[in-house]
Amino acid sequence: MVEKTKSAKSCAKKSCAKTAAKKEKTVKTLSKKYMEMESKYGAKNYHPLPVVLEKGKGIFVWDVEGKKYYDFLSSYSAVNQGHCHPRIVKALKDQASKLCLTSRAFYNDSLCKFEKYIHGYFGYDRFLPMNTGAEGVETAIKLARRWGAVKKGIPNDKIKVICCDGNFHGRTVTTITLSDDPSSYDNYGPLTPGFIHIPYDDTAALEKALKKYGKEVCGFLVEPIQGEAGIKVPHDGYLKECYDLCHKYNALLIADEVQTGIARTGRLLCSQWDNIRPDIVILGKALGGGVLPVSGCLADDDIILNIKPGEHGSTFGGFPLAAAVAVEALQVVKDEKLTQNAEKMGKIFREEMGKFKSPFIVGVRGRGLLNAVITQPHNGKEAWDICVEMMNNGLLAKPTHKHIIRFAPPLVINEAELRKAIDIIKKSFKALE
Ligand code: IF1
Repeated sequence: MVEKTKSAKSCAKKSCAKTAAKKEKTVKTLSKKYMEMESKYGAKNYHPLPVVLEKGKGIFVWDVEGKKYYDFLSSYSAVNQGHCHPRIVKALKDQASKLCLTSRAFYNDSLCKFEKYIHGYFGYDRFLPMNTGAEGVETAIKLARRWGAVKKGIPNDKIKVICCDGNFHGRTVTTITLSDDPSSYDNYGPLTPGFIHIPYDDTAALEKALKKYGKEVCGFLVEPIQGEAGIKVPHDGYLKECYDLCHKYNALLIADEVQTGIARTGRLLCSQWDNIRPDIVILGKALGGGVLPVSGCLADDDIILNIKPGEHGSTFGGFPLAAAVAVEALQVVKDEKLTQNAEKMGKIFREEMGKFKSPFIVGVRGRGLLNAVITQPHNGKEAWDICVEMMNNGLLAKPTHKHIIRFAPPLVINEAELRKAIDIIKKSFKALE
C-alpha cells in the first residue's frame, strides 16, 4: 500500500508538474501568437516588453492570459484618470451615438462647449485644439513664430526658438530637429532651421542666448520636468527665472505640458510649481482621458489670434468626440481630486523608494506621480531585467535611457494599492541582487 501511495503520489506530483508546465506553455502560447503576428506584419519602430494586454480598468491592466498587472507607465501619462474610466467611456459612447466628426468646415455643439470649459478651467483667453502632442508642439512653434513676425517684427527668415538639450517634443521632422539625441533625428534628411539649443536647467545659458539672439527670438520652448530625459526636475524657481528672462527680452515662454500637465506632478500644470503663467501652454496625452488623442495650445488673444482662418488646423482637431471626452476627462481630474492625490502618493513613493537599499539603485527623483529610479548595472543585470522581473511579478514599467526606470501610475491610485505596488518593486530588485 505504502509503495502504491508513494508511486501514486509521485505520479500525481509528476502529472501536476506536467499540467503546470503545459499551463505555463499554454499560458505563453496566446501571448506568443500575438507577438509573432506583430513581428510578421508590423513595422519595427518599437521594442515593447514581452506582454500582450487585452483589458484595462483603473490602475490595472490584464494580459491575454488573464494575468493582472499594476500599470506604472500610464501610457507615458496619457492615462492619468485610470484605464477605461466609466465617466469618460460614457461620454465617448454618448457622443459617438450622436455625432463623431464634422471637420471645422462647419460648427458643432460640442467644440464650443469644450473651448468655453477649458478657458474657464485654465484661465487663458482661447484654446487651439489639435490631436497628438507633437501637433500641439508644432502649433505652439507656429503661434510663437507668427507672433514674432507680426507683433515683434522679426524678419521671417530670422525667427528663432530656443530649446533645451535632452528635450522630447515629439517625432515629426520639426520636433526631432529640437532633439539632441541622434537616434531621434539622424538619417531623416534636412531638418527644420531656426532653433537654438541650450542646456536644460541653466538660466545663465538662456540669458546668454537671449543676449546674443534676443532680437530674433520669438520663444523659449521648455518641459517643466524633462520626461524622456529621465524625469529631470530642474532647480526650484528655474521656470520663474526663465519666464522673467523671456519677458525681459520680449520673447514668449512656451511650456510643453504634454506629459507634466493635467495633475501628473501634483499641480494642475507643472508650471504652477513656480507660480508662473506661461505665454503658451501645450497640452496632450491625459487631456484625452486615456481614450482619444486630444491636444492643443492655450494662449491669450494677442498671441493666438495672429493665426487667421485657413492658416492652421487639422481634420480631427477638437472634433465632437474629442471635445466631449476632454471635458469629462478634465472634470474627473477635479471631482476625484487627482492633483492632490498625485502629490500625496508621490511623496509616499519617493520616501519609500528613497529608503530602500539596493545595489542597483543610485537615486530616486520626481514630482507628484512622475517619478524615476536611477539604476546602475549589477550582477550582470540592468534596468530592462528589473522591468522584466517586475512584469513577472505583476507590475509594468519601462526604462528610459537604459538605466532610468520611470514609475508613473494612474493618478487614481490609493495608498494601499501604492504600497502593494512598492512591495512588488522592492521584491523585484531584491530578486536580482
Ligand atoms: C512614443 C517618449 C515620453 C512628450 C512631450 C510632446 C510629446 C511627448 C513632453 C509628443 C510624447 C511620448 C511619445 C511616446 C513615448 C512618450 C515619451 F519616451 F517618447 F519621450 F513620454 F517621454 N511633448 N511622449 O513626452 O506627444 O505626439 O506622442 O502625442 O513616441 O512612443 P505625442
